[in-house]
Amino acid sequence: MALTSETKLKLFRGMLRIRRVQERIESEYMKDEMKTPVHLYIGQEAIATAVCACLRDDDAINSNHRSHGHYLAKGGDLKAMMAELFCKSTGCSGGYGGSMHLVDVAHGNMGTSAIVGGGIPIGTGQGLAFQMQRLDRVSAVFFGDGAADEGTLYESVNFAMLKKLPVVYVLENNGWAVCSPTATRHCADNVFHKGADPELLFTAKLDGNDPEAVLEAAQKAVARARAGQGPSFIECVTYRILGHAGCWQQDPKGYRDPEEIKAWQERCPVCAYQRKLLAEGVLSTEVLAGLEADIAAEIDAAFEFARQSPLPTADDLHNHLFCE
Ligand SMILES: Cc1ncc(C[n+]2csc(CCOP(=O)(O)OP(=O)(O)O)c2C)c(N)n1
Repeated sequence: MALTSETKLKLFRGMLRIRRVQERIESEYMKDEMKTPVHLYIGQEAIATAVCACLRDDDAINSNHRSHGHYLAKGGDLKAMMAELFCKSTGCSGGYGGSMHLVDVAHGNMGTSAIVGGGIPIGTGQGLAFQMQRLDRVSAVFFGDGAADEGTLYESVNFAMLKKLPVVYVLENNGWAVCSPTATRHCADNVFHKGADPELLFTAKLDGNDPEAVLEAAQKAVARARAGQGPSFIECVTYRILGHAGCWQQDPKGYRDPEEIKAWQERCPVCAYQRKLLAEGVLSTEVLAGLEADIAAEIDAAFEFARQSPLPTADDLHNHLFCE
């Protein structure tokens, strides 16, 4: 079905907002005010934006260490995210977590974890809980190609197929797990693309830099999950344009071919979608300028809020501890 201009603009705005937030974090990171490692999502914006566009507030997501895009796309508050990166008490995790532990239960973001692959069984359990409560809610799980190396993915997908769970597995294959390329770790296409019975598992492998392609597959997967027809596995092929963690200067040089980075920069999902929408007449330069100004103002306000917010107190150290 053809997308409306409104849907296209919504996708574009979501992607642009995530990109500009990431760029501001990157440019300010060396000031050392953000006392947290950061794993930037630049280059992957189309995936979180398009998948979350198919979800309701009461649907759940689980994500990983590279979670800023998922958090924002699922409706997370930018001020609370920036305060978390500044480790302030007003942060979305009260300043206890930092960038890798964003959470926003009100919008169904059940949490993010630094344990690679850790969100996959948790998101699967979330799907089981929705099914047992007879709710038509969906659990989407975002993870990288490194996490797809972990055995927990295969256990989880098997269980979800067995129980027909409402889970959408979203593999963001960005080419690298730290300094290790996907091609040296995966023998071929992911096994789920080969021979999985489509009745039990809907699978798709697509261009993760194309928000409309991601949206189309995600809509199908979410509708299937909501109808009680079981899980889906969507592999989005994309690229991590910046380094694994931190800002550009902190990425060790030499492990990636600069030509590879350049080729993917030229395929930037935000620029490509902007060009497409301008050419289609869906976006105008005036509307674009307005979007940029609104987003810049929102980011300024969020950084200001984070800087002005109080640090947790010494007494807060005793909260959230488990002891027998
Ligand atoms: C269980 C576990 N093993 C190893 C690590 C160290 N580690 C952190 S991120 C990462 C790479 C993850 O790659 P991928 O899943 O492809 O996500 P990406 O960083 O590319 O987004 C590794 C190995 C970890 N945090 N947890």
